[in-house]
Amino acid sequence: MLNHATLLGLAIVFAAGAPEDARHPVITEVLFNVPKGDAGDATGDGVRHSAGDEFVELFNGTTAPMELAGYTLTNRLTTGDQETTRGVRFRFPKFTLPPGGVVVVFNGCESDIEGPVGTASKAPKEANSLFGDAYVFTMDNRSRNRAFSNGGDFVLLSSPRGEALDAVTWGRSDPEPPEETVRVATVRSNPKGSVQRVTAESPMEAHLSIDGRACSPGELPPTPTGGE
Ligand SMILES: [Ca+2]
Repeated sequence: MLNHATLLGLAIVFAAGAPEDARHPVITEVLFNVPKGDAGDATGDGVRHSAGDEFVELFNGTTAPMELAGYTLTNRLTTGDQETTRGVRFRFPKFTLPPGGVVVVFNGCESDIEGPVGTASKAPKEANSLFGDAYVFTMDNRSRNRAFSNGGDFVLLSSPRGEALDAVTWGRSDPEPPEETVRVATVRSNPKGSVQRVTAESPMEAHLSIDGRACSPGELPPTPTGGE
């Protein structure tokens, strides 16, 4: 029989488990609206592509390695719909992100990204010096329909267990990120480049307003002078 002391004990066990569960990567940068011209060539392959140059950057802000297998990135079309042939969906293969490590997932449509570059089925062999020594993946999307919508959309990071962890949304997204999402950042739909947060906890800002660059796949810009 469960008496009061037992229930209290269960509560304590549950609370003690919470920090363990909180060890997830966070979204630190998103390029969902690729700017015109050279500034839009985030992949650095010499071609600006409205879908292919889109990317999502993740960061391990903890002091422990993280296994990324099974984490997913989805948008408004693919969240809860695995069958649709439109929208953005990426599921990480087995890959351990070291403490302080950064991952970039490019859309990759009609792009030629210099290696090492991983895919949904295979992790990159090593960090990529062209992208701030981040670990680079490509969704290797084959259709322009597999992209973010500039006018209104979101990107959602979910855990392997399907918990909605971290989202960035812009414009009029229909639907909006799931209500249970642990953190949702809302940004303007035309930031003229990416949106970036400089630490795991910082607000998402237009990259241009941080350091004048349109984006920085794989790099977390230094925190502004006077910051932490
Ligand atoms: Ca490109």
